[in-house]
Amino acid sequence: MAVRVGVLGATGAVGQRLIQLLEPHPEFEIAALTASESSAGKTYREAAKWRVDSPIPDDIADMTVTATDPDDVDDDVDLLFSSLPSSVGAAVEPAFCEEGYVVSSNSSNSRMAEDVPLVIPEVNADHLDLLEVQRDERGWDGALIKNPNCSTITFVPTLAALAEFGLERVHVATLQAVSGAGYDGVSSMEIIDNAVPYIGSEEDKLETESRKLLGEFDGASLTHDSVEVAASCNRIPTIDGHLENVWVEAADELTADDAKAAMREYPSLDLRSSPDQFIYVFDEPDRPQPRMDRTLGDGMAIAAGGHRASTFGLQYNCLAHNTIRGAAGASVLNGELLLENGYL
Ligand code: 2RA
Repeated sequence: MAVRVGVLGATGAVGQRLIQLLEPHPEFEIAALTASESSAGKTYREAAKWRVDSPIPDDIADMTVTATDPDDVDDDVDLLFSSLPSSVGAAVEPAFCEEGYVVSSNSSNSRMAEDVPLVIPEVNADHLDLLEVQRDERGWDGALIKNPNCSTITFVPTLAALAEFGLERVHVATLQAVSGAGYDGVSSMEIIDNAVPYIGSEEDKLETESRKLLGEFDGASLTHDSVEVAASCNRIPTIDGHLENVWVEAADELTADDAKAAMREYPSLDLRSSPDQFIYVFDEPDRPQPRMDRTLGDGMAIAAGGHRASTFGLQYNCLAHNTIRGAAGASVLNGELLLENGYL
């Protein structure tokens, strides 16, 4: 019996990607779509400017969109995937949890709340048990789990693979695709032939979310990891795919071969063995373009490669599809984790 799910914020860039990933999913059945008040009552086809790289599924196109309000969503929906603007999520996600809904959210609000599990399943699935603390403290019948920022998801699994070497300091520079800014964000035309330094909302997320994800949960509270992380984030003129350059300093000796061996074994990482193979597709000799390499499968793998010793420890690169593996896929993976652990 498929779990009945809803998508909060269904017309946005990530909401559309959620629908694309959930519609064929064998364990989830889309039963509710919400958007702003102005879209309530319309069919999804009328409400959404569909821009994902596959047609709207017919059964979705004719669904009636409701307002993002617990009173308007069928109470037989078991799990809600939320990709609301953080200001909206901060207001309505707790209301849904109080009403008994379980929410797997990509929205940035509450990611750092001490009783909200921030989870990448292959990194810290054990943090899910924070939900018991959450229920005790908030008295919710429902539950709230968060996935991290898509640029955080791109590099933290590679750090988790190297944790055995005793991570001390990490520097990360990102080259982030335009789709990360959402359909109403940076316009592709504004950024063509440009690179925009300092995205502003990103740097702090990479520096703080990574330490929570790598932290230790003792069954009652979570201690964030002590690793020092410094991030610099840039927007570049690609449509999809966040590419990140990482420098890691560890307590123990960490060679490029050590890192390759560790990453080769780590779930979700797709190791690219040498810099020149690392997913650069040179469309024009003077304009290197990082592209999502579709051989990574359905975009859920995280590519890692180009490992080399540098003045600042070990340097390597990683790349993830920011809405498939990042925002939307990350929420779906957390929905699967909730299902596996009896929360649905
Ligand atoms: C960005 N990581 O790329 C963000 C997506 N919310 O702008």
